[in-house]
Amino acid sequence: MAADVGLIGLAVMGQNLVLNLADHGYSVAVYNRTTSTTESFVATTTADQDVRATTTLAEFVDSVERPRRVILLVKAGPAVDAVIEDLVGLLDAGDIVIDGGNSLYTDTERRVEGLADHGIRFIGSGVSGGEEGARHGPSIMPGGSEEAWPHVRDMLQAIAAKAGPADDEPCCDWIGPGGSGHYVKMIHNGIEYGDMQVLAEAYLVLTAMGLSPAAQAEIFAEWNQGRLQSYLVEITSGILAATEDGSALIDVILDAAGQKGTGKWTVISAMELGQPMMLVTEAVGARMLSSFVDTRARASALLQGPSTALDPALTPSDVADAVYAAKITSYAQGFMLLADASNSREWDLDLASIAAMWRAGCIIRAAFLDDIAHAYRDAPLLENLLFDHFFTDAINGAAVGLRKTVVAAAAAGVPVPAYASALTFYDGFRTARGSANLIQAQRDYFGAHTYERIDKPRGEWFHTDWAGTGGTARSGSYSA
Ligand code: NBP
Repeated sequence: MAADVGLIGLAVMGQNLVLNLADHGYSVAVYNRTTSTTESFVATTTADQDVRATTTLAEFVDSVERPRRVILLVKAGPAVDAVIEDLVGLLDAGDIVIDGGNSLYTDTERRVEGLADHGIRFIGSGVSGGEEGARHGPSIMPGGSEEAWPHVRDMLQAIAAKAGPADDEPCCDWIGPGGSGHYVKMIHNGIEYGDMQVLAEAYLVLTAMGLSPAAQAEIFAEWNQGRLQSYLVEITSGILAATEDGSALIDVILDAAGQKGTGKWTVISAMELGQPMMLVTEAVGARMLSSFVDTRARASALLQGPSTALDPALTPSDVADAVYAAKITSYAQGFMLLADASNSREWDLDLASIAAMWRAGCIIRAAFLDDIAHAYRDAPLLENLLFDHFFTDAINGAAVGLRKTVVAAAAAGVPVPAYASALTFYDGFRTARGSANLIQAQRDYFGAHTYERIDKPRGEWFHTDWAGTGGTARSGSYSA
């Protein structure tokens, strides 16, 4: 009998997803470009796991029940196109291909359209949670060819993480058309960059307070019992508690962070749409700055900071507020971006459902995603997360500690770009009249870009001959 599903790409994600599928009673035909990997993997499976090795793509395709469901978990980028190119002549119209890798959403858009020309239904699906998630239940974000969804829904929801009061709500639902599934995964990853930076800054500030990694491990463990409960806070506590030869392991790890690009893609998309994804932008920048290890060492000997120690009045509870307020700000920005992408691409994203899908199985899983899901369930067209009464109260309360932390850190020369960015966004967002009047006047001065006036209706544009030397031409009426 043919296998229920096929999976190509047996690196860490592929192998674990196969075992997850097998545990849920699905028979899986597997293929990997390097055959020895297929053989050694299948040799590790048990008799009750129906995993079938294939050594050629033709054999693989023949082994899967029709309409075929084929999951790809190969390296994102050209490898996905290479596999699709080899597969397309072997598949039949109606077959379904699911790319579960971290593909760029614009590549997914192209693949959905390209494969539709062959009658093949393509789903681009973010899969989050790393190795552990793939094995025991990831958050799965599928989007693309919607006619394929009824054929894969039960399977994907069976292997997904479960959340909710009864732990029975799958962290997997249909996201939308085109590249929307991979887009939502990309935003998840961008937010993940932000969350990690926010926690790294807490570590730096707590260290400046004189707290040892072991003491901080306890603080993070305590934070994990309350409103900051999250996977990343939990593992940070474990990381800070880890020792090697009796000393904290964190102290010997080089402070240079790597990245694979999904944070950068998020920032690029935010820039393209004109959305202020400021905290994630800082988080990506902070990783970039961290990579200049030798240059920073030279700069540390040349460039002076304040000699003041961190204000002793700052407490770990203030830092907890800073973490919470910065996270709320970052998610508010992330959901602004999602809402805009949804409108401009006509994806009709369900923001409550997306928040709910991130409650378990993925790296950013956290108690407060429940609060975000509630906010968008109560008001699907909520203009901004900070306008939801729960989050208005939450940020009004936590912004006090955030401000205290930023002031103390700045005075002591401790870099906290994510906190400073969160506070700047918060203050900018709540400032009804800011300073852009001057920017617009400058633009009009040097480029006749015109301005609107507060004493005239919006949409009426004025130009002033500021230096008395210009004419009446406006930017729209001349070519520079
Ligand atoms: P990798 O991203 O390291 O990819 C390795 C797999 O791609 C191997 O099976 C390899 O086959 C195959 N492959 C390559 Br490379 N080029 C190929 C080609 N031209 N034709 C066919 N196969 C090719 O594996 P991974 O870490 O398991 O990740 C898989 C996907 O899931 C990626 O998109 C990744 O970004 C995403 N993801 C990973 C994680 C994680 O924690 N690792 C988490 C979430 C998402 P070979 O054995 O013959 O070299």
